[in-house]
Amino acid sequence: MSDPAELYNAILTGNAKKAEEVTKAAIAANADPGELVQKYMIPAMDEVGRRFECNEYFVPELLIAARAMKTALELITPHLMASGAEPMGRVVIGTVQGDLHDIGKNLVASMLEGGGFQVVDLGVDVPAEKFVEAAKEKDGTILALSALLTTTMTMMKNVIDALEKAGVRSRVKVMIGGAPITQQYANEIGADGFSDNASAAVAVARKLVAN
Ligand code: B12
Repeated sequence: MSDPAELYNAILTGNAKKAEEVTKAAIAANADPGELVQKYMIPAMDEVGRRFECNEYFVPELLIAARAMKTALELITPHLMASGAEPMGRVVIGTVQGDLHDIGKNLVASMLEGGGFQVVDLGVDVPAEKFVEAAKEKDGTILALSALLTTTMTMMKNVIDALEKAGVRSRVKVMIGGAPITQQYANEIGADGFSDNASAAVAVARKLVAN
């Protein structure tokens, strides 16, 4: 029988097949799904991020690690819900209009899901109106916007302006991130939260829900 600790290595090395196998075995053995996420999966992605920052990992490694993480998360998410835990909150995430980068956005979405949030992923190249529609659907939603290009980060301000124009700005929280984004930029455009990495994004989202 496989050891749940193998899940850490499966994600770290981007072995989606192994991640699937270990996760299925752990679920069959009634392992605590929250513990699998907290003890093995999030630390594995943290280590992936660390290796990326030290130039030990590059984009291909990130992609395959994210895929392994997603494979395991898809199997675990229904059990996280079944364990009675109410979702921490609802996050609608997307990469802003004109921008096709989604690796960071997907990592943030996976981490938020692992952190107990219900995540709706609008994908890439998302126009401001789509975020406005999502804001109208449920009060208290967190809109999570990602941008990787200096030319598209200005779209984040467009989203906030569109929310204001539609009269729904106060009904949602807006958090932003992506390589060119800074806390200063978040302050400038009136975003409620910012993080420069996927693990901290979960802490930011929790704080936004608590407020
Ligand atoms: C991979 C990549 C691509 C891939 C994207 C594949 C994909 N499916 O995403 C492809 C090849 C398609 C691509 C295309 C282009 N790219 Co590109 N790309 C990159 C590259 C190498 C890596 C980006 C990445 O995935 N990083 C890894 C992830 C994990 O990091 P991240 O996205 O920053 O996300 C983390 C945080 O920022 C944060 N985060 C991210 N989103 C969010 C959201 C929230 C809410 C929060 C809280 C946090 C958060 O958490 C994440 C995880 O820790 C970067 C260079 C770089 N080093 O960043 C260039 C880069 C972003 N690209 C660049 C450019 C110019 C382009 C193109 C215009 C190239 C071209 N001439 O066609 C096109 C644009 C296409 C488009 N319209 O979007 C430039 C941007 C320059 C600028 N200043 O604007 C960069 C910086 C390269 C460079 N040095 O020139 N690219």
